[in-house]
Amino acid sequence: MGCNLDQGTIEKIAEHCENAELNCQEIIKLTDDYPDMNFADATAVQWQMRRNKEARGTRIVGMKMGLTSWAKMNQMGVTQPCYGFLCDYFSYADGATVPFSDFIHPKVEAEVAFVTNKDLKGRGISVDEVMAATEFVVPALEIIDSRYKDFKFDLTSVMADNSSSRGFVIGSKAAAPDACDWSTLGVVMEKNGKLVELGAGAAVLDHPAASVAMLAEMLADIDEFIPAGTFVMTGGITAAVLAEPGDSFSVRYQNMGNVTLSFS
Ligand code: 0L1
Ligand code: MG
Repeated sequence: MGCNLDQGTIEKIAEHCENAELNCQEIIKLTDDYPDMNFADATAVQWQMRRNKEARGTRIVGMKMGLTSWAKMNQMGVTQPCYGFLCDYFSYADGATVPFSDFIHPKVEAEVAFVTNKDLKGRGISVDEVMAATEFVVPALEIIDSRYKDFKFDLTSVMADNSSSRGFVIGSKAAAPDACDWSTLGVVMEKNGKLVELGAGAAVLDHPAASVAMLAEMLADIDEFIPAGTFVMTGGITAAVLAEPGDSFSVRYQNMGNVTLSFS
């Protein structure tokens, strides 16, 4: 599927989306104003925004997959995940108090991230091939922050909005790729000391490594790939939980310790 929008319009939308992220301003879903916008246009917008950031000195430190659970896809009425890029300034330390003012309406989700050690390129990559190309796996929290007012969006609008990327926290306990069966990894999330979510790795496309393979597949559509050494957040094992000022989150990962964060 090719783009419907011209390059000038893609650049204009990229600037609009990035301003919303940088200024923590809500926007209306893009497809209201650009009804002809398709997924290829949204992908072009996201990559334009990425190039604009890099040109101003921002480092891209990883990738994320989003909407990777069947429950989340059904909820949104979509049949495919989306992806985004992670910037250096999205990173917060484990245990940090994160300024709430960095966000519009943040939500926290528990994930695992893979760090690759071989290029992953093309379609039809298997879970085993991803595992063979993985250096280690780490627990990580994502702080998503959709820029869309009242979370009203569709897949195209989300993709253009860098799949709601704005924050992540990496846990301190990395594991070898063969340390466990990642599809049965148990995760328990507490908010303000109360259990709010639990899940298993299989929530992510049946296996978190399948999410990495799916990223390679989606990148192949635009002749891109996952280079060796990439940090990839694979998608929510738990639902995303809304955060308010003063909230604290603690997520326990089976055999991988806790990852925590609080909001100011
Ligand atoms: O990381 C995610 O799964 C979120 C993708 C974008 C949709 C949302 O903001 O909930
Ligand atoms: Mg996520």
